[in-house]
Amino acid sequence: MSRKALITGITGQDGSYLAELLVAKGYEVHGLVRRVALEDPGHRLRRITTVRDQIVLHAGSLESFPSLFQVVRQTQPDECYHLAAQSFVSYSFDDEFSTLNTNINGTHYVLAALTAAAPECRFYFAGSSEMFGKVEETPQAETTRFHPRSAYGISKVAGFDLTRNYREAYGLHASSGILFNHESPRRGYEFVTRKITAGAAAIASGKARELRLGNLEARRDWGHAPDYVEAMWAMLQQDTPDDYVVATGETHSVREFCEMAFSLVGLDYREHVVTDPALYRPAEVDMLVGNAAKARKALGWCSRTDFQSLVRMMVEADCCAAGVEPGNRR
Ligand code: NDP
Ligand code: GDR
Repeated sequence: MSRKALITGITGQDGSYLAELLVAKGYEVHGLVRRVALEDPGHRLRRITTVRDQIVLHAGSLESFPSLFQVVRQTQPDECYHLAAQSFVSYSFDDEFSTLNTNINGTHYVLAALTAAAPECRFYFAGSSEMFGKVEETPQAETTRFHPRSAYGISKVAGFDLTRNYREAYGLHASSGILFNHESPRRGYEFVTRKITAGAAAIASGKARELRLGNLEARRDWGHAPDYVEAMWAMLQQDTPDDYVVATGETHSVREFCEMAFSLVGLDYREHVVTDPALYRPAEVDMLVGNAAKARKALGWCSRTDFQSLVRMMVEADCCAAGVEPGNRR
């Protein structure tokens, strides 16, 4: 009998790649989606079109314990990947309250529903390098102290602590991935990488003239999302639940990302990128770079996609969508 997986956040970047991975591995895949997604599938289910006919979707929301309990009770999953969250750090400054409510209570509800209705299920929590925030050492590892700098980061620290506590108090097989930034052509347009690659393609095709960005000096450890969902799966295949940093170990600035993306479409970013102070965050995370040695040793995981290949792949996808050849300026 095939194993059953429940993915919350299946319509997001990571959820879509994870659903494809698990379907390819022969899992029976169930996904939690908001009711509006079922009403507007063309737009809201666009990332999961390749597997739409091979998965089962259930309406539910992170705000509603009964909806989560019902889905867990019905599906009886062997593995649950809890990816759903308000994931945009910038927005968490505009609405701290809803970010904390959705991310902390949502995680708590999923953990409580599993403990009550499917206690043998293995659980994955989508932790984040934003938990390190104002970093206390470099590179950051599982032992580095957390110092979150946003409501988003705080909500992920709370989710991480809840996950660990359900492991210790109730014996749930619960693991957290502390994932550093990972990107792809499916990344949301609000995140800086996709904003840059889509912006460069729009400028190259003559549809836009400038791209407004915030802090160009922030540094991130950017990997490729399909590589990262493999680490999530590997964590739940371990006999003992644990927490793992997942990262490339390399860091680059937003400025370097711009430079490379624009050069791939034959443009000089300095002629098009405008720095807008309104896009700076009230508290910034200046520099992140992860040490994934534990994941490498225990899970056999390593990042397979380098920075240049990642930027190229995203630029090519956005150029293709904008009807422009990479390297050709219109
Ligand atoms: P996305 O923003 O692409 O996807 C978020 C998902 O959560 C969407 O499916 C969204 O559904 C769902 N969601 C949001 N709010 C609710 C809600 N109230 N009820 C039900 N579903 C909801 O995120 P990613 O795929 O990039 O990230 C996946 C997870 O990993 C997130 O928890 C994120 O915080 C975390 N993470 C991501 C990293 C990255 O670099 N990508 C790094 C570290 C952690 P809808 O489509 O309806 O909006
Ligand atoms: P991040 O990703 O906050 O790291 O969270 P984002 O791409 O939003 O920002 C990265 C860095 O770029 C700077 N920046 C800008 N960011 C955005 N979005 N828009 C801009 O115009 C802009 N200009 C500069 C930011 O200040 C920041 O320093 C992502 C999310 O996926 C989280 O869910 C996840 O937990 C972390 O990565 C790890």
